[in-house]
Amino acid sequence: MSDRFPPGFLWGAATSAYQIEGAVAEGGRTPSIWDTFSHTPGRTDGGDTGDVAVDHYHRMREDVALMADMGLTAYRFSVSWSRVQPTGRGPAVQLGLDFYRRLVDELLDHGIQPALTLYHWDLPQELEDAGGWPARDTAHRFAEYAALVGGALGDRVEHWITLNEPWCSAFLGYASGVHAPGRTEPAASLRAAHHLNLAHGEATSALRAVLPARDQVAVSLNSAVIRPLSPDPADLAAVRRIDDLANGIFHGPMLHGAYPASLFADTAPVTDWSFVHDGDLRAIQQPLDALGLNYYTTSLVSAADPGQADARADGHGASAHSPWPGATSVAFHQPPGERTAMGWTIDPSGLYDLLLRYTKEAPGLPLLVTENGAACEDGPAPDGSVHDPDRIGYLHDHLATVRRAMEAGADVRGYYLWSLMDNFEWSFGYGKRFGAVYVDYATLARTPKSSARWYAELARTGELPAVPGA
Ligand code: PNW
Repeated sequence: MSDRFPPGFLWGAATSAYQIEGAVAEGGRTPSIWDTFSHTPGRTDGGDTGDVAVDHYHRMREDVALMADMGLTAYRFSVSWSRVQPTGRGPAVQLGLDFYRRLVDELLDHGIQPALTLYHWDLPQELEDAGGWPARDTAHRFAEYAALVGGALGDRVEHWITLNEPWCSAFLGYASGVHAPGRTEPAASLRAAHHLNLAHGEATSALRAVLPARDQVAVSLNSAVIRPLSPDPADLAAVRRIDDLANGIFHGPMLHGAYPASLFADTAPVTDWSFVHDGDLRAIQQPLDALGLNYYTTSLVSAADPGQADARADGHGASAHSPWPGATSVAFHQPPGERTAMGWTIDPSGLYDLLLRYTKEAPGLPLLVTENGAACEDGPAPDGSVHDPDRIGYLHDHLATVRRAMEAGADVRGYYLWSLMDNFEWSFGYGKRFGAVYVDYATLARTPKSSARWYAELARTGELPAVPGA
């Protein structure tokens, strides 16, 4: 087996707007649901907010230089919707678009391909006030916004991603409430999921109408890899239920034009799905150029009595409310093995299973790993350098798995490390560090960690370097 990746394989890193930009009131930007949520007491660890984040808005050139030093050939970032369209409607604000145009030009000048995500969880607050994702109109607003950004940047951005992890938007945002907007309404969360699907489909059509033909449109799903606690049929049925709610609910309509029938049956006590209109499934199932998969860990489930099921054990943050509407008889267990600083079990084999699953699920569709990475307890040594051997080990083992999946037939075109640099880790605030570049939050100084140098070597040679000390 070869540890050499094919020429042209994209060596990327990823970030998202709210997690890095700061400058939340500059250039006409208005609050998004994450501004509101992070400023609500008790919602994030330590009351952390993205007000300053890592000040990428003002340090963009320095950050692109860091990417170039890391040998990146691609960079995945997201656009802040309320920076471009402050009310979520109407014409674009030039200042907002200009920031992204400058970023894209700077990337292209350094030979780095931009991959633009239109939505990474930061809905304009005005649209949440009008109902948010449970409201159908939000999908239409998103398609309009997509057309604005596509029209402005389609000439220089070839890689487009509509939504990042709609599962998190729908179920962490509207069911468990650990993400913005923090609502805990199971029926509304399923409506939200449908409207996110519709938003993806309508935005994809809107982008096709404005983008040059060579541009590629994809979506990034946090497709879960769910394993049964035992081969017992009841545990297998629990896997099926969670798989529908994590995966089938999104890839069903997007790839196959249908929701899984079992999903309707399971969630019948929660909602009647009358929000799915005639024609919606056709609108959602748009031909895509690639499928983005974000992977961190696996889940382990079993059947449980309704009273026993404990949604808090599923690693999605502390909430008394389950992010799995209708799945009252499923228990989550901590998979065995070593964990990252997030408490997520390290299991590269899950990435193999995921890539081969989607090779079958979407034959002929190129795959991208649009996020993969680990939170570690990083800190500077006395000489100021930052060593993160655990992250290097994690990246090495997951990339070796990607390579193995490719040899088994998965058509993987690129890999985006999460994340370029330490940043605002949502409800965990700045306490969890995912970056290949260390950020000192007192000074905002950036220091590439040893993983950044390791990754640069990989990007330069296309071959997996050894893990130091292994
Ligand atoms: C993803 N979960 O978030 C996001 O796309 C990133 O913005 C984030 O920083 C990164 O992964 C690390 O967390 C997730 O609870 C958040 O299953 C939560 C879950 C999955 C992904």
